[in-house]
Amino acid sequence: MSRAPKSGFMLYGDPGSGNCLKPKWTADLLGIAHEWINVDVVKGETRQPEFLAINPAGQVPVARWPDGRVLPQSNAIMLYLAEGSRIIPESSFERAEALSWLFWEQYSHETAIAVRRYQKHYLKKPDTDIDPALSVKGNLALSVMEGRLKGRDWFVGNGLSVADIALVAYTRVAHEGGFDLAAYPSVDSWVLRTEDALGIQHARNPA
Ligand SMILES: N[C@@H](CCC(=O)N[C@@H](CS)C(=O)NCC(=O)O)C(=O)O
Repeated sequence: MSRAPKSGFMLYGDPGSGNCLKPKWTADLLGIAHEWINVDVVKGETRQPEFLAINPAGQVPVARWPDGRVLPQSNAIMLYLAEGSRIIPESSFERAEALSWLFWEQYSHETAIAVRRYQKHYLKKPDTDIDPALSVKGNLALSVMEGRLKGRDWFVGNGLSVADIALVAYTRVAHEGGFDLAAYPSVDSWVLRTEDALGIQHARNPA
């Protein structure tokens, strides 16, 4: 078994990116020491040669350890940091359920909600210039989440897990993409519950 430490890594990220915040929140929650290195996506810093030398895919987040290990992909970093902790379900079926939500998040949720938010909120595109399919796909994702959360507090099992962290990252800022969480009351209250469990600000009504 590897004895390489999890702590002491550099997390390259943009604070506006939910993908980058997932591993940061995980490390903060579990007390894993790290240093945040700001990379500005809108300014194109992910496409600069110095950054491409770290992650040739030109994307944040990336975690880099002093011994040379480099790990891209938000959910992979999160899973690595969380291994053996309380936010990875103990039962193998629930672990598989958590993974199932992580894969779904990257394919069916982030690709609509985060993309529409980026175009509307960061690129300031008018709604008429944004592909209407993003809104349809994003609302479908929110409906699936609403169905799952009816009568339960967390996506998997009885407590916060990596599935909640992955899914809350862009759901809590979905309004910036033009999505209305008032139409999804179970999702809306789960967002607040998850933000509280992570000890982070309420994105919709910051204190
Ligand atoms: N599947 C990847 C997605 C990473 C991603 O899309 N990163 C965006 C910011 S959220 C990025 O770095 N974009 C800059 C670029 O493509 O140049 C993950 O979960 O980490």
